[in-house]
Amino acid sequence: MTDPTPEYEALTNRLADKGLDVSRIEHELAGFAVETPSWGYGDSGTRFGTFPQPGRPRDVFERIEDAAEVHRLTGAAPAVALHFPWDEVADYGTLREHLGRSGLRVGAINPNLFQDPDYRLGSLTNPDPAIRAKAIDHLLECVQIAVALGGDAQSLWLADGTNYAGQDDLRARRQRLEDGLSRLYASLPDGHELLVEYKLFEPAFYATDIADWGSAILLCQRLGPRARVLVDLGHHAQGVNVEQIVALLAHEERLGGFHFNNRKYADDDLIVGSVNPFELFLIFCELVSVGRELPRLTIDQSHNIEPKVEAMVLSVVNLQEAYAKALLVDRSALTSAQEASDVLAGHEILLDAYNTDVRPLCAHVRGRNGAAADPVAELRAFGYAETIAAARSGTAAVSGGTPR
Ligand code: PSV
Ligand code: MN
Repeated sequence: MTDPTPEYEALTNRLADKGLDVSRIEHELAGFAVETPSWGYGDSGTRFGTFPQPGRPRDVFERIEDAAEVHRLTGAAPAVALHFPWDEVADYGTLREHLGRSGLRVGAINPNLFQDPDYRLGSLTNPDPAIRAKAIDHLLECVQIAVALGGDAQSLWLADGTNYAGQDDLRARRQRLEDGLSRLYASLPDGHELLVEYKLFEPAFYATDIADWGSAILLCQRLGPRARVLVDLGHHAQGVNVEQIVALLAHEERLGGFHFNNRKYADDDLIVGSVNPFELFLIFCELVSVGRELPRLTIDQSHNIEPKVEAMVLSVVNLQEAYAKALLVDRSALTSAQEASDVLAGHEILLDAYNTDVRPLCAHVRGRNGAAADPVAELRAFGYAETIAAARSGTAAVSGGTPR
């Protein structure tokens, strides 16, 4: 618990003078939680090269240690999303215990249907029934892994698609996809959900089988109420209004969650909020305006040149700040401005919240949560990067999947 700083006092006095309920805002902010991705801690790169970093985790257990450090510093990253077979182990009981000892829980389970050579022409949509059956088996295995780890969500991104017109029948592929996902959906235990992610292109260049939120929501509607769409901020064409997609999915009660990152050109995997923080703020404004519990929030970033733990800490901090700003929007004034058809008044209300420096508020809430007021500074001062660089030389203590 840290004493309130003068900056915090000045900010909260100003917010209270405006009529905002500061303790409610702090309460919401204190409960903010995001999953970090195990695959974001290991070596990763672009197709042009990978730059190994000193101290990189050698197995899933060390990836979880890094995730625990991010949570220790931010107080807002209590779960780790896992990716299989990258995070495969012989004994999931041991992995679950390790998560618990690290103060974490498992997040969404991400099946991997994009790396096995058999999937060259697709997984669930492959013309070959034997390959489709193999893909379904992997999905069912991932449901069992979720059960063993105490998780309750499958988060599926499918790389399937075609590179050339005429390569395959588009409607036949859709039918295969529906059939395969129905098998997965039918196997979900009560209370488990299925998140369906879409991506415009890459690795397929002509027609991706789940390319956009429309093709994803149609699938979800066929499957059932526990199938919802996952929005990855890197997976749209340039200029697409992502916050409107969020609003429409929420309206249909099919917004399952997010993969946060940022992009300038394509699926760049940059630190969330580093390129387009205003978009991030507007997305949180939509989430706050829905007035329900936040959906599943996950970071999906694989850093190549950035120090990985620091990049993850900064990402969580950027998310906290975007959420804090969205909580500052004077919603009744916004509604009045909109009802009065005042074109710019509503926009100015949003700008007022966005332009507020919420860092003292976030620092205070983190301190109250037992985390660091300034997580990046504490990470550097604490020397975590140096500690793991010294400790993690040599090969993996436990064999696990190696991220790309
Ligand atoms: C694909 O680009 C993606 O966004 C999917 O979520 C994958 O699971 C993840 O990146 C890791 O490759
Ligand atoms: Mn993603």
